[in-house]
Amino acid sequence: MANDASAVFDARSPAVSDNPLADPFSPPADSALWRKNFLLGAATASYQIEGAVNEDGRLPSIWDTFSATPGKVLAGDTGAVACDHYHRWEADIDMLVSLGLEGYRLSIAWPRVMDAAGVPNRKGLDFYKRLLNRLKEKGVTTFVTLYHWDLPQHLEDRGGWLNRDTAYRFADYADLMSRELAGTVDAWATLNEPWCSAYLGYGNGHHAPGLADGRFATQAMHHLLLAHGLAIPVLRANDPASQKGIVANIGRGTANSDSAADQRAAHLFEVQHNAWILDPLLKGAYPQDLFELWPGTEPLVLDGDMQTIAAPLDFLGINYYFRTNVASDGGHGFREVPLEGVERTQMGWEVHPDGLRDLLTGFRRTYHNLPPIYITENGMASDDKVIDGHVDDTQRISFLKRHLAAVDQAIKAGVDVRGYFLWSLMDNFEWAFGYERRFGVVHVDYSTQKRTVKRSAELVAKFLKERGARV
Ligand code: IFM
Repeated sequence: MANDASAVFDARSPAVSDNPLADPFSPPADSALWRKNFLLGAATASYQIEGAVNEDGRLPSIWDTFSATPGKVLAGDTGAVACDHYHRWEADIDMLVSLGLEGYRLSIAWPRVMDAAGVPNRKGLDFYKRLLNRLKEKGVTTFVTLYHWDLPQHLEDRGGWLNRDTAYRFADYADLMSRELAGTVDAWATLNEPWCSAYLGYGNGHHAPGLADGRFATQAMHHLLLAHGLAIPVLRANDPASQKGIVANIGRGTANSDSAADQRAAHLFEVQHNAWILDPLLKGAYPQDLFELWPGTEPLVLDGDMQTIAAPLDFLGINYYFRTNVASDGGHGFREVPLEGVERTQMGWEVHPDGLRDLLTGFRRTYHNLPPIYITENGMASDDKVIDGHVDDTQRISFLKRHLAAVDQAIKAGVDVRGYFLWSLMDNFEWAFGYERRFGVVHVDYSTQKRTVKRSAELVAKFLKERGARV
């Protein structure tokens, strides 16, 4: 038990499940969470919350096209209205501030701010200016992601991330945004989860644009990372005071047995999920094991690309959700062997906080130039219901406590983690799963757009208030 994050935080005590409000977040006195400079915030993304897809000159994105294609998204849901945040942003910010959240991570919809010829769209830009100015007025630290998957459809029509030119168009977009928004952004993230864009979008087709070919996945990844590397110096030049980084989702893979083949399978799982992104960023090279797993998928890399991709970072954003147990597939790969009797979320994902700690401490050993880390997403989906005006999201409360404890353990082990963002501020459009899966700490009734603060958010607010009152 000594290595189990839950043992430190005692999050599975009966008091938590019996009455979550009676058991506020109370990390141990020596926990890094008490430090006032440990940033606690919440995150969202443009297509998942904004709606207003046809307003003020916004152009279609690949997710408009994909979600309008029958069979691609559960129940045929689309982001056309989502949380109607485009019209309700002021109230949503008031809600964030009233919860005492210190940081807000949002993303910009590229198709809202630029047309196909690269001409800025004033109305779209003004939306983000108003939003970011208000956040600044309220003292909220802002993390802005430039690309959270809503590629303009006109770029996909020219090959999307398979076309090297898209990386240069991204640098132009980063240039425009950092010139327009300089001074209102505390931290810029170029991309959110390039693994999902490349693998789910081009490798297995579960996400937009829905293409499925291993060679496409590695080439799309290369162009995504190149786009990131081209954008970093542009952001530095236009907005020197802000931090610049990227957000990667990471996955824990554990071996189903002690056999060498299963151990190798777990290693390959983590190569595919983590090293595929982190090695080029932090070592300037793709992991060769990746091409053992996917023979013949080496991307076309031009001279100088890897140096561009490995541009120094001010921070690395880490998104963590679950662990996958794997065995050898009998060849060069791995297959999932789901564990029985483990706790899972509405997504079917296994709750495994220790995986977050173990990955963070492992990265510290592997990457000597590991930049400061922000946990830019962590959270879970549950089938939350409003009953008598309240949402008792007991499992989420326990989940968050255990994962925050895991972060604290990683900090104690020497990893420089500076903050944590809940995914998500509010229930929203969960991509291929539509609106059924609820990740928010605030409930959204999509028929009325009424927001109801869940108990998890009340507890985080209570903790932040207590922390703020400490001398
Ligand atoms: O909703 C997504 C988010 O857009 C990216 N990271 C994972 C979340 C949950 O699936």
